[in-house]
Amino acid sequence: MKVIDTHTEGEPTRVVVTGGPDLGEGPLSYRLKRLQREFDSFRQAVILEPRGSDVLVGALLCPPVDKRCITGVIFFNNNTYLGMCGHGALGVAKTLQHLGLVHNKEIYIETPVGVVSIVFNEPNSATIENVPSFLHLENVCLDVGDLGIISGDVAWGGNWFFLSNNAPAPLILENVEYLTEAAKRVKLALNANNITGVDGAEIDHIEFFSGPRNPDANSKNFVLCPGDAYDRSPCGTGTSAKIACLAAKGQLQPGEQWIQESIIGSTFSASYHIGNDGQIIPSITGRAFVSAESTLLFDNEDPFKYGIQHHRL
Ligand code: PYC
Repeated sequence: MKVIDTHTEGEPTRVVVTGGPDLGEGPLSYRLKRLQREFDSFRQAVILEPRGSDVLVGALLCPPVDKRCITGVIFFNNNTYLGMCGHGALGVAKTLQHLGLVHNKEIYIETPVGVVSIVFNEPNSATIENVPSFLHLENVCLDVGDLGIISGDVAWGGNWFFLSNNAPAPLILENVEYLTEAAKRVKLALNANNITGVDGAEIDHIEFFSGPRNPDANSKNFVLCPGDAYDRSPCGTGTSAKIACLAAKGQLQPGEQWIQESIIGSTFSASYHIGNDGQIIPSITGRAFVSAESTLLFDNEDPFKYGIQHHRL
């Protein structure tokens, strides 16, 4: 199986270029379910140790339905499948460019939750125009035991997010374990209180915000992904959800720039425009770099052929 690894502002993506399962035809959302149901061992083998790590996000390229698109993409991680992935879309774009498959300044990719456009800027920088994003629930208050009352918004940015305006500890790398445990408890509190996205969708990403360290940034975040790894980048779908909240509250105007800093100090530059149907369409700019071109090998004698599965929440 041929893969190309990139990282986008510190967060890795592994694109499966050849050797992935054939999911047949039909909408990408249908093919995602098929991947989940019939080929979950593929996800585990690509992402989990000893070949991968909990931080990796995988991207399976597959034929698109929408003919404007250069490829379809299904994203997955150490625990589950993702509707969209902002850093991952930038990683896919860099990979396609590295393979010599990009002949236009703008390309489209199809994800299970919609079509995303990508414009190439400088050699390692690109801008994605994400799927329409929106604020779903405003100022939800959660009693999180000794963490106290945590309040925040629920928003869609291609995945479901709880965005807490307050962080339970300073957003610095030394506090990552504490922040991870706190975010897991926020997620449990959301579940216990039946707080969901649209149609009962699980809110599987938790974001804490604080003031930035970088003087050029507007805000700093810590994002816990399903599977309990934190995003090293500012999270493309998480930043889209943040933009949707700011826009809905009149705190960010169309075209105005928002610089989101990550827990490791990398940044995404974001803005939005209003779509034809009045939706908020976020754009996210970030840098991605190729870090490896590899062939993954699978030995039937290997007891960990499909990776090592850790227990997850
Ligand atoms: O950039 O959207 C993102 C993302 C989701 C999970 C990890 N990264």
